[in-house]
Amino acid sequence: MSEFFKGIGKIPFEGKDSKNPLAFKHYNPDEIVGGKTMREQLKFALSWWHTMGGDGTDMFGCGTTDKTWGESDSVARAKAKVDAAFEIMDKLSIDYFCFHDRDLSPEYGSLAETNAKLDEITDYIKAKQAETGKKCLWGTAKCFDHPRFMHGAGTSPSADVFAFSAAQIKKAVEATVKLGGNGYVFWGGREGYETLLNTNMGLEQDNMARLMKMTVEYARSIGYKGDFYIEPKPKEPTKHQYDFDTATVLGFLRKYGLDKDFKMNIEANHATLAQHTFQHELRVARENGVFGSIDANQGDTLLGWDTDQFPTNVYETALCMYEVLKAGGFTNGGLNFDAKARRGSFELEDIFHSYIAGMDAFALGLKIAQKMIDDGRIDKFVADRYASWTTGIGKDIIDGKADMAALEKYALEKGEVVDSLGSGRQEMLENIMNDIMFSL
Ligand code: XUL
Ligand code: CO
Repeated sequence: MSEFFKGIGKIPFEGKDSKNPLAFKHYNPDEIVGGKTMREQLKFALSWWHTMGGDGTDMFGCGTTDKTWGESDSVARAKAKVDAAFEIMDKLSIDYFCFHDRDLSPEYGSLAETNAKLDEITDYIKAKQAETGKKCLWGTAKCFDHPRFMHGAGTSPSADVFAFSAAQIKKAVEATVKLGGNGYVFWGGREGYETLLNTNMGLEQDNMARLMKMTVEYARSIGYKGDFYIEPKPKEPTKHQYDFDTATVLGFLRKYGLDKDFKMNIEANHATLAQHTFQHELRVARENGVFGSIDANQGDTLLGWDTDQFPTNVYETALCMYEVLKAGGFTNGGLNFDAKARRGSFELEDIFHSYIAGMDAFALGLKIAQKMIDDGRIDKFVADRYASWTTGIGKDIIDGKADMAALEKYALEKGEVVDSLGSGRQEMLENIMNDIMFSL
C-alpha cells in the first residue's frame, strides 16, 4: 500500500518551546489532566467528509485541492480514501473517525447496488480497524445531497422520499453498528423550509419524529447500544431548519417523547449561527442532561454562514472544555473536527497543520478548564452568589414550603432588599479567566 503523505512522519509532541510546525506543542496524548489521559479526555475524531472528500469547491469556483487520492474509479478511490484516512489518523494520533454513508462510498445506479458497494467499503474499513485499533465515533446518513432530497428527507412532502430516507438511514445505522460506532447523528440539513407558503409544518415535524422513532426502534433491535444525537443548526442550507438550537430541539424531543433517546451533538459554528455562544449551547445541553458529543470548529463572527474553520480560539476551547468537564466528560461522544482547511490552504500538508492547530487549541483548552476548576475562584463566586437559596426563605421556596401568601408576608416584613444585592463582578471574573489562561 502506498504512502500518501511521504514527507510527513508521525507528529511528535515536542512541548511549548518547540518551533517545529509539524509537532504538537500542547497535545501530549498520554499526559494526565483531570485524572484521565488527554486522549481519553479529548477523544479527537477525523471527519471523513471534509478531510477525505472536501476539495475546496465553493459557490464561486471549483476545487483547489486534489482529493482523488490517485484513483479515477469510484470503488478504487473509496478504498484509497480509507488508506489515506488511516494514515492521517495514525500520523496525528487521532483515535476516531466520523462518516456520512455517501462519503465512504458514493451513490451508484440503484439503492441495492449502492448498498452492496457500501458493504464492500465497510468490510475494508473493518479490517483496517482490526489492524490499527482506530474506532468509529459516529455515523450518519447523507440525506441532503441528492436532488431527491430537495424538499427535505424525513420532512419531505413526498411519502416516497420519506420511504427512501428510511431505507438509507436503516443501512447507515447498520454500517455504524458494523464499524462499532457508539453514536448515530441526525443533522437536519434540509429538514426545514424555504417558505411557509408551501409548507405544512405540523405534518413535517410529526413525520420527522416518526422517522426518528423508527430509527431508534430498528437500531435497538439489531443490538445498537450507543447514543442517538441531534445536531442543531438554525439555517443553511435551508432558510429555516427545525433543529434551530438546543432549546428548540429539546421542546421537539419532549413533545414527541424522544427525550430519553436523544442527546445533542453541539457544533461551535452552528451555535454562533443561532446567535448563541458555543458555551451557551453546551450549557443548555448540560443543564438538561442531554450533552452528548461535539463538532469542533469555529466560525468567523464577521460572516453569516458556516465557515467550518479549524478551531484556534483558545478562549472558546477553554470555555467548551469547562462545560465538558462539568458535564462529567465524554461518555460515548467526543470532539469531531467538522472543519476544513481554507480554500487557499490547498496543499495536502495543510491537512496536518489544520489538525495540529485544532488539537493543540483543544489541549490548551482542556488544561485551562481543569485549572479553572482546580483554582476554584469562579465556582466559589457562583456558589456565594446563590447562597440565599441554601437557608431561610430561599430554602423554604426550594423545599416547596413557601406559597404566594407566605412570600407576600415575608416581603412586607422585610422591606426594600436592593441594598442586600452583591455586584455581578463580571470584569473581575473575566480578569480571573485571563489570569488562569496566561499563567499556565
Ligand atoms: C453541516 C454539518 C454536518 C453534520 C453531519 O453543517 O455540520 O456535516 O455534522 O451531517
Ligand atoms: Co457538524
